[in-house]
Amino acid sequence: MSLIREVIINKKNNINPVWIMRQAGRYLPEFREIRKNNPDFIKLCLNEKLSSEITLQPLKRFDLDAAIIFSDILMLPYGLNQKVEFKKNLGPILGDLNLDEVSKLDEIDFVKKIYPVYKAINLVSKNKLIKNKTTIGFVGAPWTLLVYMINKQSPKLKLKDNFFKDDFLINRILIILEKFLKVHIKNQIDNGAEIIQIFDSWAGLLNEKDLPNFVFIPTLNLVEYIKSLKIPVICFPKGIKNYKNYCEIVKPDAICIDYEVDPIKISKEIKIPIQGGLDPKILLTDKNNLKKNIIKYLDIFKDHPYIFNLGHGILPDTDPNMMDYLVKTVKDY
Ligand code: 1CP
Repeated sequence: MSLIREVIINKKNNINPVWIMRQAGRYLPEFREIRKNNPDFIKLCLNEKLSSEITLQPLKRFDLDAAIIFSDILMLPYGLNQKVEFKKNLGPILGDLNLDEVSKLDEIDFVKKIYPVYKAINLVSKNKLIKNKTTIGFVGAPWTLLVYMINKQSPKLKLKDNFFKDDFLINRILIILEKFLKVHIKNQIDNGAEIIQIFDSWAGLLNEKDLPNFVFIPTLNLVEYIKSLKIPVICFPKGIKNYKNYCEIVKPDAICIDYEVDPIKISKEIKIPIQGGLDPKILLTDKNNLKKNIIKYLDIFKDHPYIFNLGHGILPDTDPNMMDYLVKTVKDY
């Protein structure tokens, strides 16, 4: 069994597997080279030959324990026929959402539109570089997808004033998302994804009182579905204040923590396997500081099933040598 599955399924606490969110991406010159010739990001995600190659790029350089498929959470609204474009310096820009059209959309048409994503997973999972390692599939959580679909741009740029007012609209979209997210997850698993991570990057936008309806219940529905397929699920509810409460309600197989979470406190509060935590900015400092911080996390989680990762995606300005040093330091621990 791969090390990551050993940690999650068998609760092993004497091994330290490592993978990094956004490990395939802009900090790697070989990715930037491919990207230069492929300015349309969606088209690149739909090119199974290139997207599988990009997925494997970090595994050729570093001794990582998993491949995370090169795709994007916004392939889902794209599959629902909402326009999605990625603009330099702005990030994703979405078109208007036509809910009546989306409600009528057939599952088969959705799958057809993003089929190369599944083919890429299939290619990756059969590659010899993946032997004894884990192929990770992923989705955006319903809430985070809804944020992009209604706001039509990153909340980092601007959040619509009336965002939280229309409960009816929000609930209608959440129901549609649940249906298509299940289809998307099932197809990833059928093509070789051995773990699913649910990214809820904007869970932190909500007040405590809105978390049950918009985060806990919709995510719990997906977690139960993934468990029914006998596949482990990792949840990443970035920015929420009470991870313990989240774990008790949503019950993922493992929880990925962000860089604002106090690792000592959470190691005592949560029994399930934990992943991540280290601030990606630490990789922009120096090797000594990086080592000190890696050892800090590994020491704190010494007796806890723990998968090494960052507390959010690796930053585009990161020197690949620092990533190399990180992986070696974890492996030498
Ligand atoms: O070259 C480029 O300009 C594209 C940059 C890029 C990359 C490399 C985007 C645009 N997406 C991706 C790949 C990606 N996105 C992966 C697979 C690669 C890997 O992890 O190795 C994954 C898992 C994602 C997930 C994703 N996309 C999330 C959740 C995780 C997170 O970072 O919080 C989110 C919020 C997105 C939306 C998105 N896609 C791209 C950008 C720049 C963004 C963020 C926009 C924002 O700031 O709101």
